[in-house]
Amino acid sequence: MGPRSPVESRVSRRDSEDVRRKQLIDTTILVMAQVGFNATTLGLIAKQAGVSTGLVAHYFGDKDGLLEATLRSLASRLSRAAASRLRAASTPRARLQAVIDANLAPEEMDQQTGAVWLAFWGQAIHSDRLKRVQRIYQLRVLSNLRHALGQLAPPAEAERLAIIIAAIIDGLWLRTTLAASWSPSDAEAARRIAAGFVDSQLAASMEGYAMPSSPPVPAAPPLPRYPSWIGGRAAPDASAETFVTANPATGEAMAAIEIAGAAQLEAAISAARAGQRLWARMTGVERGRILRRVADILRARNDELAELETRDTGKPIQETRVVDVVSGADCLEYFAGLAGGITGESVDLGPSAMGYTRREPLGIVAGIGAWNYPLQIACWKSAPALACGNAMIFKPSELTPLTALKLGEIMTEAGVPDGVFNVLPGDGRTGGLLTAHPAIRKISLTGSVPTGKRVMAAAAETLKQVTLELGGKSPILVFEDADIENAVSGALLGNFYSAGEVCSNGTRVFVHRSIRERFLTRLLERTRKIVLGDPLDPATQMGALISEAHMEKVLGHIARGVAEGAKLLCGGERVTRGGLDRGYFVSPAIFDGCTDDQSIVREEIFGPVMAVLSFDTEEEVIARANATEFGLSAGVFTKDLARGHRVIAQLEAGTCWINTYNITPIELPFGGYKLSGLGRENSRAALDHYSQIKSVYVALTDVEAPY
Ligand code: TXE
Repeated sequence: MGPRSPVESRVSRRDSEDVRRKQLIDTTILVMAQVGFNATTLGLIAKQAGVSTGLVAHYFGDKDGLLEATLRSLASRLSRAAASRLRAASTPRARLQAVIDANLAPEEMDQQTGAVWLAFWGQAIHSDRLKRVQRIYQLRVLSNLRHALGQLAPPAEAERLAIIIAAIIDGLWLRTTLAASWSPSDAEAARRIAAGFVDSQLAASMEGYAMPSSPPVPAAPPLPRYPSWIGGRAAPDASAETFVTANPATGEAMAAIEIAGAAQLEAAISAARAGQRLWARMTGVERGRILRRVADILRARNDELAELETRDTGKPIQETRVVDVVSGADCLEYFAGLAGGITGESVDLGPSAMGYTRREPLGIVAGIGAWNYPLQIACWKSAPALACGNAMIFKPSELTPLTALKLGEIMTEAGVPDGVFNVLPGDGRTGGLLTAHPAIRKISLTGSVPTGKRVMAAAAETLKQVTLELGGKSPILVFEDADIENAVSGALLGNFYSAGEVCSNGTRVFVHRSIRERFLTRLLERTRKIVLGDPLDPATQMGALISEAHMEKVLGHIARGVAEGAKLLCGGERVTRGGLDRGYFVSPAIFDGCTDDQSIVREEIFGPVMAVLSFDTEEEVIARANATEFGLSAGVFTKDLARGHRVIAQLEAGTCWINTYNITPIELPFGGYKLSGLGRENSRAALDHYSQIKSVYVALTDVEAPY
């Protein structure tokens, strides 16, 4: 996966659109509180906001769209408030209180907000779209309660209490909001009643149970357990085997994940079948509208998802905040826009007939993800798949399953019909089940070359289509006329971003002999300044590698490089200072004096290891750059653009850059030549991989038959 998208230039435009959307939503809340649900019209809102009705329609479609967006905005504000209170709470009881306090906060009950919430809840009875938002909101409250209670009471009791406490919160909120004269102290009273009720219930439910008593026994709290996401909801399976996902920066276990087996797959297939029928019957524009909402929610929850991604992958928050979620949202937005334009063509067959083609979905497709860009990969695969009208079953990597599960919730929240996007966590066994299943018509994998070969061979049994995004050992060519500072920037980005765990990285840096010294001097100066540390610290530029096993593999490659005679100029060591000893940190390594036959120059390392090589002529460097079984990417640095194009045209790589490296806008196809893969992700090209063409011949005259 490519690490960066050219986001900066779009940020200001998007910011101003977001501000306008928010203004219109705020106005809707105001108008609804004043005149009620039925009397609220687009015209009234436009008038109040001082804009044209057309502009309101441009942003929200119709009244339903506007109301849904308003309800979502209220619900996500509440969720954010709950999440921030939960983060501040240090004990399970405090977490329970955080949920209560967020839901019964004065700002959720004042007359204006209360009236709007009431109007929505009343209207949800008549509207599937509003009902769906309501359901997601309720599930979120329940899940927060369940999580806190899981550490205070046995599982069955925790479940029972969660349902009761949720009902009490709803009841208290309703009673307080409906009170004839409301004051902020009513909210305070409601919270006191809820807290007293919770304490009495907890005391009763713990009678007879051996829960920790004072002084508290320091026991590790049970890990949250995440099941598959099937048919628009969590699908727990008490008998499922689980694996633990851990934070690579601290070694801390984060969650137990249920491994999806054959039964979950069958459930996902039947949910996908039903969902896909509905989904494919919608127009592309309707599908696009829903996918656009997925993008909006991803953006609204950027920081929270970025933090989760950082904890699960060890990548610095500095990266995940501006790349991982943004790139996923960009992709959804892009394919949302294309969805309405997916058409066939009409073909002139002379006066006696006409022909036309239809571009139809494949049906159920599967995605299998790698661990380096978990959310981005899930979006890159599902956005084009869903735009074309398919249902997707996605299996995240067993090392980083958390954000794909979140994406499942977000898809449902955005209105993607149940069953259209399912997440089945698991390891290679779950991947194998997906690859073998006859109802799945296509498989798209991001992973290693050996897994790619296995997936393709297994897919042959059921003649599935395959898209493979595999590894690489890509070259960066720095010619004598290159801007040295830019070339060094490209080499740094192409080797050390995400601690080098990027498939398109340019790990063979060929530098023209005449500028080698200057290049190396700047490269070393800048590499030594890279800040390695706690990935959650915004100042950190390089985080942890994904796992201990992977760190050992990377360190093994470095040791072999030294043994084979390459000169290690800096880094290449495990870093344990300042509390990093519990994680898997390796300092950025630069090898000089490399030769083409060394293992560090031939094999994909997938860590922060750069090999610098020297060259003399253009012809020579092209031949050496191409002398690899991989062909994912390549970069050329030169001020002579004629040379730039000439050289790029001769490089055997699918994704290339001139005078930069590793920028992967959604609008450009991404994928590899040779062993680096098959098919393309992103751009219009991805639509070809998730659709099939039906040809229709229409006779306009009688049938001529010689019989
Ligand atoms: O990949 P795997 P891993 C490269 C990189 C890295 C190596 C290993 O070189 O060191 O791959 O990473 C699923 N049928 N890349 O271990 O093993 C598996 O569960 C179906 C490059 O993650 O290929 C996971 O979800 N599925 C890459 C996914 O395949 C199977 C980014 C990838 O696992 C399966 C990451 C099977 N038989 C690593 N076996 C890139 N191109 O960006 C495993 N899986």
